[in-house]
Amino acid sequence: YSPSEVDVIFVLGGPGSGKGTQCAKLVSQYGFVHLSAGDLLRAEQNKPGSEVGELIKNYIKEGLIVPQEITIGLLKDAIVENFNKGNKKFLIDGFPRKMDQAVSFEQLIVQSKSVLYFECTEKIMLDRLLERGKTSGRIDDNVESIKKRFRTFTDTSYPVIEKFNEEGKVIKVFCGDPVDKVYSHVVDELKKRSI
Ligand code: UP5
Ligand code: MG
Repeated sequence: YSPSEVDVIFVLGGPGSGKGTQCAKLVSQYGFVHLSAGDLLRAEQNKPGSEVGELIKNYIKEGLIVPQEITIGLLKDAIVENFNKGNKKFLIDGFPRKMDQAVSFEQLIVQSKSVLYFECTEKIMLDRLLERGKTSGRIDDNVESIKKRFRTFTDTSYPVIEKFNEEGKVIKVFCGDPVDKVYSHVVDELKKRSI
């Protein structure tokens, strides 16, 4: 594994802002590897015999941030595994969401190139998540958990985006429009930066 050969874009935004949806489109057009920290945590939670499964479940249900050692370990394994297969461009979705994670990841794994930040109102995100909750089976797609997720985003995760903004890395995109319109803004912004 060689960090200098790896490109990482962090994809951030509140719960239901459309991170996963937009990443899927970027994967098909640009060939990024999409790693969702939330998906990796849910997969670990469901692994039979996982020592941290129960802990992850409780954190997710409460909308709290799982201790960084666990998440960074899962991300590092996934990055190295893909790197060994020749994949070197990554979208890291929903991570980092706390300052300590941002610092550790960039020290231990690789510096991010840029940060795609999706912003819209909580009302829009709430409606999307409640709609998805009818079929998603996600233990955090209910009003009580969603409120806690919003709170954690505002108090703990947004300051990380501000830090990246001070470093000039943030590409902010309004995500309240239909999927394809949001995506065309994403593509325009990436082109502007020759990504
Ligand atoms: N949808 C999407 N875009 C739309 C659009 N433009 N117009 C209309 N509808 C749109 O989209 C959500 C829903 O909206 C979908 O039904 C979609 O069709 C529709 P999605 O693309 O899934 O949004 P996303 O931003 O990915 O929402 P998600 O719920 O995944 O965001 P979260 O950040 O809340 O969830 P995540 O999986 O990243 O994390 C879950 C939990 O894991 C966290 O709360 C935390 O407890 C834990 N976690 C950590 O502890 N550490 C980490 O590093 C990461 C996660
Ligand atoms: Mg997601």
